[in-house]
Amino acid sequence: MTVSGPVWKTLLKVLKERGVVHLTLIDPDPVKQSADAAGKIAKLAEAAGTNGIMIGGSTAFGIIDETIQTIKQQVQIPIILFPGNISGLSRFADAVFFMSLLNSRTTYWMIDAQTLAARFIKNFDLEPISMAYLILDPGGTAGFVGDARLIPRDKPEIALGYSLAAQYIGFQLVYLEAGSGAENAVPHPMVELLSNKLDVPVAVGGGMNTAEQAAATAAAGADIIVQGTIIERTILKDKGKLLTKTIEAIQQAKKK
Ligand code: 1GP
Repeated sequence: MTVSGPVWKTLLKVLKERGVVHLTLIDPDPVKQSADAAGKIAKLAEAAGTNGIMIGGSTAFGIIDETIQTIKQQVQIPIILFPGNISGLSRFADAVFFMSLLNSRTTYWMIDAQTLAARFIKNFDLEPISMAYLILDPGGTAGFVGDARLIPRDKPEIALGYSLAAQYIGFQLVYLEAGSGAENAVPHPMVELLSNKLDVPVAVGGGMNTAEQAAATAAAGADIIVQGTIIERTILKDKGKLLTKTIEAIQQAKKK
C-alpha cells in the first residue's frame, strides 16, 4: 500500500536536508496575471530556490489548465494544486493538497467537496497529499468563503487541538492560514506550540511579506513557508532578489 507519493517524498527530503521547505503560491486568476506571467513568475521563483509551485485561490474560476501547462514548460520543481473548490483541479498538476478545512461550519468544506473531487483525482492519477487546513483570524477571503470559525490569534491551544486531531486522523500535514494578504501573519507562539507538539510537518502562510517575517516564522518552527502575494507583486520587477534573500534567511533561521 502506498501512503506517500513522489512529490511528498521530495518535499520531505528537502525538509530533512535544508530544515525548511519554501512554496510559492500562484493564483491562476487572469485578473491577477496571465498564464504567461505565471510561467515567468514560476521560473524566477525556481531560480531563487523555491521548492514547489502551489496553484490556487479562494475565488478562482481561473485559467488553471493553461497556467499549469505554461508553468510546466518553465520549471522542474513540483506543481501542487491548492484548490479553493472543486473548480481548482487540473489533470496537469503533479499533486494536490487534498485539504479539509477542519474549522469550517459547513460540511462542504470539510468532506463534501473532497468527495466530489476524489474520483477526478483517482482518474487523472494526481498525487493526493492530505492536509488539514486551519484558518485563523483574520482569515481573509479564504475564511469568508470557507465559512470558518476563525481561530483566535491569542489561543494557540485551540489550533493545537485541531492539529493533534488532524494528526491522529492521519493527515500528512497541517496548514496554518492567516489569509492571503493578511495584515498580520500567523503568530509565532502558535507556530512554536504546534511545531513542538506535532509529529507531522506544519505549513504556515498568509501575510509574510518580508525575509525577516518569514525567517522568524521558520525560527518558530514552521516546516513549510508559503508565500504568494509578495512574490506575485515583486518578482517580475526585482528578478527574484527578495525571494532569494527570503529563502536564504529561512534556511539560515533553521540552522540556529
Ligand atoms: C494564502 O497562505 C497563502 O493562502 C499565502 O498568503 O498571499 O499573503 O503570501 P500570501
